[in-house]
Amino acid sequence: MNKLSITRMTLRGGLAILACMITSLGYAKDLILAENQPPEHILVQSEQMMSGRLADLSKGALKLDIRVNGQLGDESKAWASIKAGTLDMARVNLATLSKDLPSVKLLSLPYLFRSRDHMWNVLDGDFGQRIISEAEKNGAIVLTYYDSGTRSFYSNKRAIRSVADFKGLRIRVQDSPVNKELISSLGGTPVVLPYDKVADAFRDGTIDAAENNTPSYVSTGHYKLAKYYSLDEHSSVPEVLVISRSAWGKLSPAEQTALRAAAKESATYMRKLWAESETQSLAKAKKEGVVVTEKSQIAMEGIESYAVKLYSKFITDSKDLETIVNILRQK
Ligand code: GTR
Repeated sequence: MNKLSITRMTLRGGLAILACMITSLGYAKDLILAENQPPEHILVQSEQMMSGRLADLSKGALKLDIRVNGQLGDESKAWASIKAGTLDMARVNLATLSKDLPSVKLLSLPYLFRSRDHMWNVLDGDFGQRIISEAEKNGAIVLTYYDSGTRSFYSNKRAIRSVADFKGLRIRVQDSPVNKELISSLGGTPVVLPYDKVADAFRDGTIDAAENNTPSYVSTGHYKLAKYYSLDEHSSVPEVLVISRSAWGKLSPAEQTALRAAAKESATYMRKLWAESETQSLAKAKKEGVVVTEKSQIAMEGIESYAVKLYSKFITDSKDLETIVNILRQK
């Protein structure tokens, strides 16, 4: 081997070491993502998948640093930090945005969607775009929506089978005006609490009931504390993945494209797995003694007649009315 090729090899080796050093010094951007679900939840698994795809698509320039279990604070805090530009990314339930986005208040109206397909058709259309532009006005870029199935009530006192069963129950809700109003109109008392405080609130008797989809009911262990789960399916508000305007602005156009593509792939992945995750969670809950009340066993007409009163409260003008009529008409 001559002197020149030895020098070239040394140079190549040096460059490789330098590249590693640059990466370990933090040249590859880690986008911090606030997530309030535990690692075993399908949302976290989808985000992990997204992080891998993001690293591939951005050729190692970007990946996610997923902070699970609400370690960066509850959803309201995460949303406030996104708006302020002090947090890169957050995955929150859309209900968290309902105080700032008028469209989300409408979307949160109870029993609005007939099915999962109905909801996705609405979100994939003009109404989904309206949410995206309202979020942008608040300093957040929507990267994708994730499935959140339907939410149903669970209690440690009794199975909810009719309006009468709500009487006297203190029911935990997310911090959303529609959710609070729903509980009051059904005769219960709404108690707003962050997600990670729900288990303790059941334990110390602050609440008697809550509501959520089955994967959340099971992955949080709430099913061990409130064993009556009544499948009334009152709300279908999806999850949303957002990035703050300031973090977005720091990405190159190619990185922005990679981030959007990776987010979309993870949402498609999750939509496929969601139904399975619901079935498995419900099976686990039943196996461990949860008393499941099917929708057909619930006096839904009575409950819906109270819930529908919220429509006149939250639909405040003819434009909103037209929006809701269009949603109801959509296939
Ligand atoms: C879950 C959702 C969480 C949180 C939680 C809650 O379904 O994934 O982000 O919103 O509900 O009830 O607080």
